[in-house]
Amino acid sequence: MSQTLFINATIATSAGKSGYGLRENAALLVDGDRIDWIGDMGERPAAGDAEVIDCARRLLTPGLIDCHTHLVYGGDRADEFEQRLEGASYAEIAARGGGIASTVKATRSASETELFDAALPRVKALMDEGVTTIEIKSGYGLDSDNEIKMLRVAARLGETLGLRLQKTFLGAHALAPEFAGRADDYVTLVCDQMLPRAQAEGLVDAVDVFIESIAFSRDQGERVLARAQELGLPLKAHVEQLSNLGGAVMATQRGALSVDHLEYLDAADVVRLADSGSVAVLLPGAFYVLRETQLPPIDALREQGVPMALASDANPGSSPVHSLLLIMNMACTLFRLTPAEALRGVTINAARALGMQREIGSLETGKLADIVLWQVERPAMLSYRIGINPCVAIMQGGCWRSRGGLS
Ligand code: DI6
Ligand code: FE
Repeated sequence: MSQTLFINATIATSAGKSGYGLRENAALLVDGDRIDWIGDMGERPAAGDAEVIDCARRLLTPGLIDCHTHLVYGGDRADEFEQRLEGASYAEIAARGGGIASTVKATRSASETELFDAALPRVKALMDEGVTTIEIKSGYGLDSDNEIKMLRVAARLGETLGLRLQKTFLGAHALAPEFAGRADDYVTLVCDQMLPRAQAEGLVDAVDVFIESIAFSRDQGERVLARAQELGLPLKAHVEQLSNLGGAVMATQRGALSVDHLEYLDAADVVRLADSGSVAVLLPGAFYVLRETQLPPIDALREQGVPMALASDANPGSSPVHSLLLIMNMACTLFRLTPAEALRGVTINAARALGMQREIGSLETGKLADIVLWQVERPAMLSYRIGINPCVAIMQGGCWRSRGGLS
């Protein structure tokens, strides 16, 4: 089994309860696909047969994790972007049959190959900036065959690109057009047919729902999550994005891995989240693109010790964003997260939001060796600059995925 010894590194481990988990003048040994040792330069193990990488004080971090995306879809929504600039709101566009519904049409009429080819450059853009794990949701098919088609494309992206890929079933993302006026019947179809079928095909790692005035009620969302629980699947939920329907509290009471968006979450609800173990996934790309002004209750989340993750929410409508570094900057600038919170948000807390924190998300002995070397010496640089990609090399599970920046 091959070994790699990183020396003279500054390491933001994301270990510990808060902060960067910073180690300076440090070394790290990878053995096979795992981290075997991490510590001070003076105490490093002998190199032996290991390949030695001199980091020259540059920064190592865990591989970045994008824990909430909608990267597989047909078409685009540039026209809707123009309509919003002329004054139409996201909810108005949805109400007149645009928005998610227009992407559903384009996704249904695309073949698996077309969806794969369209998603490839989006996924690659994320990967180029050090992303080693991506979650992709279904939710633009809204019938069994088309939801399964989306999840197959997601699986194929992971296999083809050598990524860790989590597939989330989001059949309750919007009401399928055939079910107009019959949302409860659609939810029954999701629970009784779509979800069990997708699970039987091995395509579901978690189940998500969109609880919102333009999507499903809290009770309808709860039916889907209850069914997912019966099937033994982890839960996630899009909640409190445009209004407060009480979805976050319901989902956390059911033990959801994460509750996502949260702009309209009350500070009082945060207290109920605090001991639930659910992660608050913040999506500043959607906040920015929709020119939202209602901020998620960041201070309350911080005070109550709710783990905060960040994700791109990459989707054709509310967040056509394919850069986690930009998301980190937005989280600091728009939400006032610290750069350390931003880095934890795309590493250890994103791992938690996927239920993968025992394997990835921090650089600690025994974890998988998903490691990024950056052309910076201080971790705040990752959140601070916009439009420069300082990624030098990426190791995924102990193998180099890209090392073009290493001489
Ligand atoms: N909230 C979002 O931000 C995305 N889905 C959701 O439930 C938007 C999806 C879209 O506009 O296509
Ligand atoms: Fe989303």
